[in-house]
Amino acid sequence: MNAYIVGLVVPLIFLLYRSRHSADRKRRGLPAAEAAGEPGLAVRNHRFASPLSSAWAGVATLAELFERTCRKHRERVLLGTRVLIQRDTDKGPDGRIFEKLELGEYRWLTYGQVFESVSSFASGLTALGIRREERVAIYADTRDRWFIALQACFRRNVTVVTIYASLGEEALCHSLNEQNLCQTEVTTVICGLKELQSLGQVGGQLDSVKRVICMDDDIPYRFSSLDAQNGWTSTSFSDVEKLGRENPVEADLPLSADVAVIMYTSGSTGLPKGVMMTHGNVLATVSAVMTIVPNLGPKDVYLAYLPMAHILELVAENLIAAVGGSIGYGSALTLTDTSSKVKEGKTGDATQLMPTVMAAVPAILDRVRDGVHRKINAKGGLSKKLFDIAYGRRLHAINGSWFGAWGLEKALWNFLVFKKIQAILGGRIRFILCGGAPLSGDSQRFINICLGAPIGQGYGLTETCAGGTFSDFDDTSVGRVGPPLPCSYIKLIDWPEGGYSTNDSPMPRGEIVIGGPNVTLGYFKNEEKTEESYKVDERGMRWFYTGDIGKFHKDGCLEIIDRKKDIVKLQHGEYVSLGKVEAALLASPFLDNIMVHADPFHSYCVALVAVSHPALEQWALEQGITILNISELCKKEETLKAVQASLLKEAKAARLEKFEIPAKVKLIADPWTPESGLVTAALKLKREVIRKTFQEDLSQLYTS
Ligand SMILES: *[C@@H]1O[C@H](CO)[C@@H](O)[C@H](O)[C@H]1NC(C)=O
Ligand SMILES: *[C@@H]1O[C@H](CO)[C@@H](O)[C@H](O)[C@H]1NC(C)=O
Ligand SMILES: *[C@@H]1O[C@H](CO)[C@@H](O)[C@H](O)[C@H]1NC(C)=O
Ligand SMILES: CC(=O)N[C@H]1CO[C@H](CO)[C@@H](O)[C@@H]1O
Repeated sequence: MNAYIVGLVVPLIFLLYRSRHSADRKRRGLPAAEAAGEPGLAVRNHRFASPLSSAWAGVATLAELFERTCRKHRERVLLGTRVLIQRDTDKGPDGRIFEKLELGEYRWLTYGQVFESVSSFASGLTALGIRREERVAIYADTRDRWFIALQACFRRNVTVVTIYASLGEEALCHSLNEQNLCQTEVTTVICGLKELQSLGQVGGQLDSVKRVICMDDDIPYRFSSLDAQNGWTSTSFSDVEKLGRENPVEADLPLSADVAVIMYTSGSTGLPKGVMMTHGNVLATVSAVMTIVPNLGPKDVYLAYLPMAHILELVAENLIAAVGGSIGYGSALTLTDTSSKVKEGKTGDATQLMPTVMAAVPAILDRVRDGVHRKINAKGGLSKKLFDIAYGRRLHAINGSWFGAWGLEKALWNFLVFKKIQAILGGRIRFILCGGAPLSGDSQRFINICLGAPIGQGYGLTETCAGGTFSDFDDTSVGRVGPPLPCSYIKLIDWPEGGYSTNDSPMPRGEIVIGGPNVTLGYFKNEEKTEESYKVDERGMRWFYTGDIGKFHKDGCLEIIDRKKDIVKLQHGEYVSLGKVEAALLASPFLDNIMVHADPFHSYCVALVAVSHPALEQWALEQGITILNISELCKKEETLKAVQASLLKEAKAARLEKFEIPAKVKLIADPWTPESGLVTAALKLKREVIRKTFQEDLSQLYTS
């Protein structure tokens, strides 16, 4: 215990000292007067001399970066995967099948071994006949072979097209038809066994695909018929490696301006669009994020579980590999000891790996927060009191009170209360990268306090290669996304229709426009959309028009306040910002998710609510209602009343206008998941899809 407290106090005192005495704190990125083509205020990070393109001298592509790090860290471990001990399937009460896994220790590959594997696989691709003009799609869950395949393609200057593995068959078919592998003329798909099965279902539509490489080595016999049916040949991953070992070829390295990845935006509105990212684009972002995370190095262990088809994950894994750290693979369903796929009493990925760095999307952090709250409330009594006191003290401390910031007190609370919470994620987390959507202030504070780890919140889009802004690790303010990344310029421009102007006081507001070496080339084979959103000014700088509305604080930090597309005008001319209303109402415990709908034909808005099962069950128990099942419960008048009352309360707390509060609400029992296609893999609402799926419910809401 002594060692534990000493171990905590020393770094804490250091951190406190640092945060109190760094003058930089107050000046994160002063607005620099940058002449910028058109009216607007361009801002960049004053801490860096010029926009950063690469943090490594002489390195201009991801392929060079990877080769360099492998030579330097040959003996260190890079990629780890857990051993599967046992797989059970259970039938739930409602007849659904649950898979439960028992996973063991991590098995590691060193940098040297991974490099060998990458080189062999790269040679194998050539031996199979893949040329650099061809495109390869990777369609699999995040795992070590995903990373290896990616690096191998980079070494052959082959462009990779990413596909979200979470897409179900229906969504896949939809997505393939629209994003169309044929559009990208993919000749080769690298996938897992599960994805091979989905691919088989829709294979008839994939004319361009000639080869499939399966990451799982034992392809069952029943899959062999797929080859003939679909006119492709399938090979296992290790056979390709073997082929490469027998027929080695020199690397065909790309240039900085060559396209590394075509990444499809998950398409929360409209059709998905393929964003072309060059090696230079991704490298600029990797370099920039490196300056944000303090002291990243070989000692860091990263837990990888977000989809690699998400730019945040792609950048994070390339970054960790570049600094000599280790990447342990997991999945969202086996993350913690209590995750749904982990067998009772067995360990989750975080417990086993004890990562120091993680990436997360806000929805996942919200879930961690809700889970902890539920547990503490269920325990009640002394535990809850102690937690409340500790939380209050820390909140005070973070807010600048000298006494609460005292290192020893923090250590004490950590020891008494927060250590148990930290253990959920392995107990060693020192930094969380968060992106994909704005994180609520409440969640950010909760994670800051309970995990004792700073959250680096990024704001950026696939189109800007996740570049944009990033909050400094010692910034404890909430709701802001930080100053521009060292690779980005940011400016605001007026949007009169929405009532936002750069002359607003006390802070300028407007549409966010991002420029710099990180801005991507545009959409693949979609000139029209590219011209709509990308502009080049007379100085040759590329700018991307995000459609998000932000405001700049005096210290140079950006805050996202709205979104252009999600603002709808009602019949009498009032504007409703759907995102703002949803964020406010999500505070209600009854909600798992919500979509507000508004249109110019009505004077009020309505909402579809995906209910929280635990909260609703708890409520029914308290009301003495015998629980039938959730969908029955959702149909009851009294349930609707209770949820509406709760929504009204949150709306009042957030001071929403009357017209912003949904006048009518429909409760939906089935959760909204990426598999159902209703939300993106980053758990953002797909408004069009939800609208279509619940069309009848919506029109009922307006007519009844
Ligand atoms: C709930 O009960 C209804 C009828 O009582 C039934 O039709 C429905 O399938 C049940 N739903 C689930 C998920 O068990
Ligand atoms: C990489 O491939 C692209 C086309 O696929 C080609 O235009 C480019 O010149 C190649 N780069 C190098 C360095 O050969
Ligand atoms: C934090 O400090 C600000 C002003 O310094 C105050 O308005 C706010 O209420 C404080 N919050 C808490 C939780 O103490
Ligand atoms: C694609 C793109 O915009 N590339 C630019 C990146 O930034 C450098 C200078 O910072 C420009 O020279 C590139 O044209």
